[in-house]
Amino acid sequence: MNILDSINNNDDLRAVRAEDIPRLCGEIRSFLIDSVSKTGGHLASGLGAVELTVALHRVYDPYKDRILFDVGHQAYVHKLLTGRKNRFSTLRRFNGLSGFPNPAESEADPFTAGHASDSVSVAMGMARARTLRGEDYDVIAVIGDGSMTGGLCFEGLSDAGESGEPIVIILNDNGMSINKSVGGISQLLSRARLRPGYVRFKKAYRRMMRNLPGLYFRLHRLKEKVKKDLLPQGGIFTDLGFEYLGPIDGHDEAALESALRWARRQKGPVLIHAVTVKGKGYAPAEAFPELYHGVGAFDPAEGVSAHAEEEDFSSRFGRSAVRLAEKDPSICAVTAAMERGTGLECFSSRFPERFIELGIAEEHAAAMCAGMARQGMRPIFAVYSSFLQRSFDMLIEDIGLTCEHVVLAVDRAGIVGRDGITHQGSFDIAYLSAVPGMTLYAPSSYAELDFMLETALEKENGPVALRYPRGREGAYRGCCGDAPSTLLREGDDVTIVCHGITINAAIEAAQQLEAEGIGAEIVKINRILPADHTLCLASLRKTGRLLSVEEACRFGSVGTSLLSAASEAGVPLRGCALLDLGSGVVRHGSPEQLRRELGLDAEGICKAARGLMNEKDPS
Ligand SMILES: Cc1ncc(C[n+]2csc(CCOP(=O)(O)OP(=O)(O)O)c2C)c(N)n1
Repeated sequence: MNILDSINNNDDLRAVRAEDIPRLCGEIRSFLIDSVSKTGGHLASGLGAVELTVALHRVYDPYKDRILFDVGHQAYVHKLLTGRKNRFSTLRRFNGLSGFPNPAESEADPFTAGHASDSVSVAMGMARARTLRGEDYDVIAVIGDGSMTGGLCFEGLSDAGESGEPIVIILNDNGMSINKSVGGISQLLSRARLRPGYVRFKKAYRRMMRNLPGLYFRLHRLKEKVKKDLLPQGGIFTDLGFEYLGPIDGHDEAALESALRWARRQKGPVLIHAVTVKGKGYAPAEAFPELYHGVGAFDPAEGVSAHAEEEDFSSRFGRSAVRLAEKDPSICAVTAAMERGTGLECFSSRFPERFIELGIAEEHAAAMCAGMARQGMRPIFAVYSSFLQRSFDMLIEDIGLTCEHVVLAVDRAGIVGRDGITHQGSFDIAYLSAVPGMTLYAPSSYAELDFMLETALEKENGPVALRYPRGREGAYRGCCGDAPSTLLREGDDVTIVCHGITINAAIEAAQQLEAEGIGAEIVKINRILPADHTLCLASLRKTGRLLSVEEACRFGSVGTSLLSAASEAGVPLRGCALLDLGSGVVRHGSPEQLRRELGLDAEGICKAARGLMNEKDPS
């Protein structure tokens, strides 16, 4: 009988005999590999956190205690053990399980996660609330070494260490972010993991303790002292005010349980350093953890293909940046732990000295680019739209107000799909609009991406951003040159205003509308900021009907700014429909489903146009 199938709640899990735990962990791994190979999702991180999650669930009560998984991409095992096993085939699908912790999905998910490095701060907030309200539960944050490179985490650690609040931080250290972890913190952790003197001492210590289990924790302080002498650099957590335990083997479930039980008895902040292997238990993922961080559907017997996939906006951006950097030695590419995702692998291998990977440090990246630009370099910060939100203050203060020539390659702008609400690129137009002096381009094709990147680097001055979507270009392959907007199609009845990838649906809709006798004029916005409404207003004077189509939240959208421009210019409108991402909160599902749901596909545009034609003329 499969042990995993017999587990319906935490009591069942606790009832599993200690000697059966390795078998259970094996079953969990098989389930994950089988299930994620069908649905796609995050795989390697979850495989590395199996024993850790089982131990957490055997020691704590996930419904009463608050277990926070940083980012949350490694929380599939937690979902599995909290009653969601039967829904795994719906993972990341429309109306299915979310790929990240989500309180709307289960009471065992204490907080919405998705972005890195915030778990310690959120945990501290929960611990403080518990103390102030006189309540009784434990608060635990599980954070990877990659996420620990984020500055926010250190603000949390600094507070937690000094606060004296009972709180447990588990550092799940696999030496990997999506790629290899970088930076001084990562160096420090790998020294702690590998220092031979310490490893020799630990082995001897373990052998001794096997025969004297009761002494283990009493001797902990002595061990800490020996460790401090051997590892003077490992004391950062102790110096910050934590009781520190580690490094311990993060695949030894029994050792993890003992450590957690010890941690639970402490009266202040504790940090447990667990060393794990990313992709543990699935050989291809252990060998190439970066390939198995996030996967599409694949055959587990074959593994994921390492071959380059078909070109998309990200890879085209990377190639375009390389081409420009060949001619201009001042061009540098900067990433915050997203080398692969932003298509910069070709840049890093062609120009290793001009490729800068900073770890999950978007704030630092933006300010650092400002410094580089001021001193004569041309940095491109390639970053996902939703992660750039972290850098908002630096965008205004260090780049905008000082007018630094920093180029932002804003990838995953608009609907990203299956990663859901924390990852949709909804807000970039809104927040970039607030940055003084910002120029914002919206390429609709690879040719435009090439042209606009070159313009941004070689012709512009001051802050420039390009927003482009996840995925591939559509039927539109043109290039509109340096015009701020272009009249792509003429019509008398309705003005469709769009930018970026939405042009494809707009063209399809216009063709369909023509067959119905509705003349749709299409104005494609190539440069969103600074706005130039001339062409749109001329079109609106003719048609009197505005239909904007955008993958962006309503606030700050082109549609709203056009409405106020029309009103200021005294252009009378007979009707208007703004199709966009509304509040910006868009759930998970395939991009096609989400576009259909939000009315952003050709069908939705036609429907809105027909609606406008049926509205009565107020005059
Ligand atoms: C603010 C932010 N930037 C980037 C990411 C993308 N991202 C998701 S997981 C991850 C790596 C996390 O590494 P680590 O915390 O060590 O976890 P592991 O996957 O190694 O278990 C990154 C960079 C993110 N989720 N949030």
